[in-house]
Amino acid sequence: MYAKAKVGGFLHLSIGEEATIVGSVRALRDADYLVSTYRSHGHALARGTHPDRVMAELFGRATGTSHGRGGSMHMFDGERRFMGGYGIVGGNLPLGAGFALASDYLGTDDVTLCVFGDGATNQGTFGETLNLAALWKLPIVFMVTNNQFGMGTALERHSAQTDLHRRGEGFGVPGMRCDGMDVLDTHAVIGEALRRAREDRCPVLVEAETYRFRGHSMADPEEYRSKEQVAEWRERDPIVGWAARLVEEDVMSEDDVARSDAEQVERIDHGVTFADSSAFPPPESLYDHIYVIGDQVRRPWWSVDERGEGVHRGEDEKDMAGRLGARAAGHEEVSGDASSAPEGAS
Ligand SMILES: Cc1ncc(C[n+]2csc(CCOP(=O)(O)OP(=O)(O)O)c2C)c(N)n1
Repeated sequence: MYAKAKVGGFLHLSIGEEATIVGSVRALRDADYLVSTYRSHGHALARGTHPDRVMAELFGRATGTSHGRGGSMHMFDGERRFMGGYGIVGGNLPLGAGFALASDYLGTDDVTLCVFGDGATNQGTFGETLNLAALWKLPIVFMVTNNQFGMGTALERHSAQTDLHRRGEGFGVPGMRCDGMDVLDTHAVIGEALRRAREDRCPVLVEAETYRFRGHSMADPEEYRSKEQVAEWRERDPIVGWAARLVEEDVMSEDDVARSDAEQVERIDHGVTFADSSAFPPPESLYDHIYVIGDQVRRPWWSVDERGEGVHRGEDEKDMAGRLGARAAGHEEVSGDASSAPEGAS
């Protein structure tokens, strides 16, 4: 659907990370909070958001989880306490601490699960948030989805300490590690981390070791890793491995597995039909659901299409760029009132 231009913007797939997502999210109670990253459609599905609504959000339609305004990076389901996907790497850590602080303040025993990538552990927000979470004894589990790469940069090229579960030690945050390719191990370790956070009132850092089978996003030529490495990890495909185990332990037959697989494909096809037949948000709803209270902020200049008299800031900026360009080329001296230069024009 992305290749058919049905999905706009970027799209970050989670193929290969299914056990990490399902094992961790299914260890949560309904009242617990979950916050994730731009790789978030899997988290919404595991939390119980209807697949039709997830697909509709990917398609940017009004029936999507964020009314089509978020797209693939911004799934959201407040009802299920899935507090969203976020595009800023490391940006969801302070938000997660905020949810945990709210739970603590209200005296509930709800825990927050805050999910982010290995690359995010090098952001300042990681240290800042772990420090405060430990100091304030917040009920939060930080889960690093270590899929071995931050975009095209391998773990050992971006971190001196590659045992990421140890990265909280200096802040007083205990660490645990799970096999992110094994849904049961992930579920058990995250379950224990959630218990500690809930009962002992302390943050815990869990590292889930996994791998993304596809590129960073759909627009990734994958020049930073070998086909052999991908093939090696694919041998541990968490879905295939889980099915094999269920058959081996007589929980399901081969036929049950095939039937279940067909049912899921049908479910996805239904989502595609639903999304494709849903409307885009109407243009007149452009100002709905935006973070503005009453008339505190008037229609901003960058979204106004009906121009009044006089110079507009956008035009001024455009004009300025041309004049600065000409000066750089040595053709013309910029003259006139310097105070008319827009902020940040340098
Ligand atoms: C603050 C910030 N810097 C840079 C980017 C660009 N960027 C998008 S994804 C990404 C890599 C993050 O890797 P990781 O945290 O390991 O998550 P993964 O993509 O592996 O799930 C970068 C650098 C961004 N979105 N936000």
